[in-house]
Amino acid sequence: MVGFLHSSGNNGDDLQEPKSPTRTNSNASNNAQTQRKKSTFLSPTQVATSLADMSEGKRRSSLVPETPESNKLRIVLIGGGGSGKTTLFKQRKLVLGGGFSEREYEQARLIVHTELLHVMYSLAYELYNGDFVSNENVKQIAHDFLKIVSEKCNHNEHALINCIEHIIEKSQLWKTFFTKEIFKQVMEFNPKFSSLFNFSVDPYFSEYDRVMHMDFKPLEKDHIVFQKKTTGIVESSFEYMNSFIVHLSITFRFDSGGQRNERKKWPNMFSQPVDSVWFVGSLSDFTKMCYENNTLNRFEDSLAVFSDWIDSNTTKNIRDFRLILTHADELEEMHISPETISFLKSNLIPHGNAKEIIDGITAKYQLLDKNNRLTQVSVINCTDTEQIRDYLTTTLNSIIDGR
Ligand SMILES: Nc1nc2c(ncn2[C@@H]2O[C@H](COP(=O)(O)OP(=O)(O)OP(=O)(O)O)[C@@H](O)[C@H]2O)c(=O)[nH]1
Ligand SMILES: [Mg+2]
Repeated sequence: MVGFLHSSGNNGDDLQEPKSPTRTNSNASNNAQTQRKKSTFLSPTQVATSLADMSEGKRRSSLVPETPESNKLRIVLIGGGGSGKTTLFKQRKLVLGGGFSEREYEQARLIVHTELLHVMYSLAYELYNGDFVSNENVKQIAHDFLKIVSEKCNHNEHALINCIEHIIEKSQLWKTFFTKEIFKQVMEFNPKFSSLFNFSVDPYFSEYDRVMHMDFKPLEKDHIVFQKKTTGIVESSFEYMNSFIVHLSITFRFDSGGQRNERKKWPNMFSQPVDSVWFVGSLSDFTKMCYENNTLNRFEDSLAVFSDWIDSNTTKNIRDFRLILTHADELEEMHISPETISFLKSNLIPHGNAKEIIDGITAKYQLLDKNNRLTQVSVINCTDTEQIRDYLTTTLNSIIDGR
């Protein structure tokens, strides 16, 4: 684990007050100033890494008690980081599993607050240290935010959540820098910034006022929408009744983190017979960079992983292999920048409208399926519970029928 502040030992008290906004690449003295500033705080990546372990832990729920092998259905979810595997997994619990426990709601509150702090911290850090030119007031407030977080956490990354009370006290002030517009501008100015987030940031802005309270009570949708990246393998089992066969126990079994360093764990998910593999890819990936490698586009990464797994020795005997393309809603609402258009062009993906892009992305995956292994391609919005209810029941019934 890393220390919350840089090992320089600077606790933020002796921070230089931010000067007038400067383009850090404009001259040598500005560069020197930026270098000095950059050593003041922990980087957002360090903060995010420390947060990832905080409230998830290793989860491995027990299997449904003794069920004949013939009545077990095992499904493995794989796919790139932030593609929506955990969201699907949680939706399953909501629509086919009795909902969330008190403990899970309490955990959701912690996740919402720590992740919100992570997004705010990352944006404040970029505004204060980065090349993005914001106005002086915005920069000053971003600096004040970083200073409070540093002081209250007292150099301890595990204590990030302890800042929340102090941050909440001035929640309206932070809205000066914490806006969707500023976030988008920074994202466009510095594409590498997107690598810090493997989740949709929109809810952090739209739900800000509701969640910025110490007594905030998470709703079902918070539990679905606010996620941490998964570390380790997660399993859960549930009973499923379909209209033809009375009781089936389905082990909707694995959800493994899709971050690159998590993938070495994937083969472990195939240690028992698997009935169906669901490869999850995000339709908005082409606008984002990978978490571990901020120069690698997530869409290219996802295609490479898909290509490896669709014809791998591990999966070649599994009859049912599905491609689930998520974030359809995000793609439809997306403002497509000129850089994104040139990326799509270079990948020969038509970009006239969202449908053309979806068709182009689907075709890219299908081209890699040289042996026609794909059973089905679906385009969904994982955050839409009703859509996922339909998707899960239809898909599970079809897997059962195909056995
Ligand atoms: N708008 C939208 N957001 C989605 C969709 N699917 C997932 N998300 C959001 O995308 C983010 C990442 O989703 P996760 O389910 O955590 O992704 P993951 O595949 O489990 O990621 P790793 O654990 O890192 O492998 C979360 O903020 C989700 O709320 C979708 O279809 N539409
Ligand atoms: Mg996950």
